Amino acid sequence: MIDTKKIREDFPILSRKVNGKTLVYLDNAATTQKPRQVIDAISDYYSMHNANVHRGVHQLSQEASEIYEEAHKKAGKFLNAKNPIEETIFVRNATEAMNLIAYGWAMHELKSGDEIISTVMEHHANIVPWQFAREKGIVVKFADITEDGRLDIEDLKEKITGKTKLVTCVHASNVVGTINDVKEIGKIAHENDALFSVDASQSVPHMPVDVRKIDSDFLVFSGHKMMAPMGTGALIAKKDILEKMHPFLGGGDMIREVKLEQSRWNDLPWKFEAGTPDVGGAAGFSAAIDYLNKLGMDNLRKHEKELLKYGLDKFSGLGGVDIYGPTDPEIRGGVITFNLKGIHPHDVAGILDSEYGVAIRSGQHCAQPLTERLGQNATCRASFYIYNTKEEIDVLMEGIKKVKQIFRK
Ligand code: 7TS
Repeated sequence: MIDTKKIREDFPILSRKVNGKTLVYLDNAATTQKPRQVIDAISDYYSMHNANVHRGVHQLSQEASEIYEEAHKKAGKFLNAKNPIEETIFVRNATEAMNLIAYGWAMHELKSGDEIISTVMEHHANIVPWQFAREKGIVVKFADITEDGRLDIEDLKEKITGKTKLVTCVHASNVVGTINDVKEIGKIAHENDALFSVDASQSVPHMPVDVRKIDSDFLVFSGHKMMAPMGTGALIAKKDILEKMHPFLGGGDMIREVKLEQSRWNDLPWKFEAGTPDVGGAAGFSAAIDYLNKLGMDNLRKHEKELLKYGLDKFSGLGGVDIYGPTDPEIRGGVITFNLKGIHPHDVAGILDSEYGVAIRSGQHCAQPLTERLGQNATCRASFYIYNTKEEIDVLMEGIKKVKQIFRK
């Protein structure tokens, strides 16, 4: 079904050498590599169609507008949004989408004493914007995790009160890999008259995600983690909420009419997209979605699950290693976060890079509260994507054995 060898040929970067070795790229949770189809789409946009959108009657402007709108439609459909164009707001990344919700919705709709519940397993992007909301007297609480790195649903339920207006959580953790049961969490939020927001940054690129099945009110993700260019991403939100919501940024394109005293907002989604957008990025985003649709998200998930099982199995055969997060691949994305006892993660990552050309991430992965909750200062993380192979995991394991040898552990 999945021909990894053929897929790899689409990614020029995968054949380059790093420190004399063929690159083994296992930092996909940070960002994924781009296939030639995406690189070509960006090049084609700038070579043949570049113009500003929604502003000109000339041919190029119309072409650029079409490319831009088509990208919205594709992204909305990819997530099964009910109104694909209107409910898809393009942003630079998941972080910006989260800030849009905080500034456009929370700061305007909520009042002092209202409560937002996030969790300790979040990326900083789903923590810090809510801390800004505290300036308005909004109370922010964080649900805990279980010892094996799953969200503690009972703790979440206990934290919900009559004042809870938003429950927000990560779909798949970028550290422990846990895939949260967002359908169930959303149900709990809605039963308590709260809205539900999902950080799908690590799920949309790796598995089928359906906003109608989840019944999310807001769902955010970044394009660059799913083969699309950096600087692309989306918020998918329910139309009735977006219609009532205050815009985040003001300026050109987001208005219908401007008077010196006041202005009226443009239709969705443009009301939330002030200024000249990244149309070249959107062309690449479209091409990435086409690429993923062709592969099939079920196939992609299956491939990563195989790699995860293979990797976890190899790790379990090593001594002196701690693995974080659930061991059941059914509830875990393609992320293995680990520590070698007595060896600093930066040393591990440094040796893997310099001796084996293996790129993994070391540090806190922009999730300091979670890293501390795991009782660590830092961890190592290998994260997979569709183009990774079992042979690459073997190279990783060889490198890890070498690191242990160097440190005599
Ligand atoms: N949410 C999750 C779950 C993430 O993994 C990330 C990025 C973000 C939000 C923010 O995405 P951005 O595109 O807005 O920056 N995670 C990582 C990571 O794990 N290593 O580098 C970036």
